[in-house]
Amino acid sequence: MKKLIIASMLMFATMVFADGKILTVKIDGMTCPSCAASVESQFEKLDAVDSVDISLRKGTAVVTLKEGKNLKEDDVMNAVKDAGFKVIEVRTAGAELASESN
Ligand SMILES: [Cu+2]
Repeated sequence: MKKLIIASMLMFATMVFADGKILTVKIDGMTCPSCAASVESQFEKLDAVDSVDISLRKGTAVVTLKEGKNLKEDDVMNAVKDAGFKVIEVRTAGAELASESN
């Protein structure tokens, strides 16, 4: 299982998320509203991010991108890392992961 996650992270290492997309970022280790607030503030620093909706219960950040702006997956990883947490998985709404289309 762990190997699969690492493999998929490598696969999408250079992935760029296009404008208007909604990303669901699964985050490890958020336990209280203060955790959520620090993740939220890191995402809000990013120019491409329109809004962030954190769910502590699900352990996710739902990130909506601005029109005409792109966000690199590395930026997502770094935002979560700077808040002191780890990304488990990033999904885009309405788009299946590339590995599933083969
Ligand atoms: Cu906390």
